[in-house]
Amino acid sequence: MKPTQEEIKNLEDKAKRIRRLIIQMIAKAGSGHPGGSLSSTDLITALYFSVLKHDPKNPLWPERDRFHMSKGHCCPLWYAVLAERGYFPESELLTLRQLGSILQGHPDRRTPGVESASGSLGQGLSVALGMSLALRMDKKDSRVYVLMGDGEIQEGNIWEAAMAAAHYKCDNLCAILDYNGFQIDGKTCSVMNLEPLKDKWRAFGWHAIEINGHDMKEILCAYAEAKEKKSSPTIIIAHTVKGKGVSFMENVCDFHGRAPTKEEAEQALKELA
Ligand SMILES: Cc1ncc(C[n+]2csc(CCOP(=O)(O)OP(=O)(O)O)c2C)c(N)n1
Repeated sequence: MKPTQEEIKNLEDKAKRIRRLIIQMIAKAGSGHPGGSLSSTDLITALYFSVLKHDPKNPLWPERDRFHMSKGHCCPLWYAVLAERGYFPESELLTLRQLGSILQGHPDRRTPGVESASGSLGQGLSVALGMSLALRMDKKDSRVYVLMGDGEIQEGNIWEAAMAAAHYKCDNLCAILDYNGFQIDGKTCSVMNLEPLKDKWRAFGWHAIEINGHDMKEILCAYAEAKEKKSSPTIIIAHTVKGKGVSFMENVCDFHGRAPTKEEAEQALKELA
């Protein structure tokens, strides 16, 4: 079904709110990864508010769809979305990275709604593939979604999982690639060029869709297309902007893993008002 204007507007508003929460959390913690959290915000907001089959009151509902954040350093985004969906109170967000908090600097299973730890890059597609095969063995019609970074997919393990997922025709598996063009040390194309990326995934047997990862309509249509695809896994290659929504963070490598100062946070929140 085509997304309505109202649905798109609601998701855009929600995404803006999530971006504000990300800035507030990381500023309060004094450390964290704003760049890649902000670039993935529209993709993961759409997923949790319009696509995923889940129940925040019953996080381990057996029929749920699964989500795994392979680029675990972007967990401020995940935590903000989970709080907004009611998995835990929003007040918890300001405890990010504190000792004893349910919200650690990388995801682990103490957080309601997080069922798989991550942070060591390159492993997430294999984790998602395991979930996908297990669901099939259990005859469940649940789906599995996994978010990866473009720097992350330079890891060899990703391509081993890619080959296996296509071999086993895992059509319940949807990978989301946040193609923001940057990794820790600079531009992805200078560190280790990925292109021609769509051709590579196709050659590995995947259904590949390329979209603007900040356009809600394109995002929703891509998720719908992935769901329809039979006999092969799908990857959504989403072109995004690192630090999206905050002018002085956009495409600035420094904000990969640096918290905004108090003044920078105030400026960012103004821009996201
Ligand atoms: C195996 C491994 N090596 C190195 C790191 C350190 N690290 C954290 S984030 C990052 C860059 C990731 O870039 P990308 O996947 O493009 O993420 P994004 O730009 O979306 O934040 C690196 C190298 C890590 N977490 N795991």
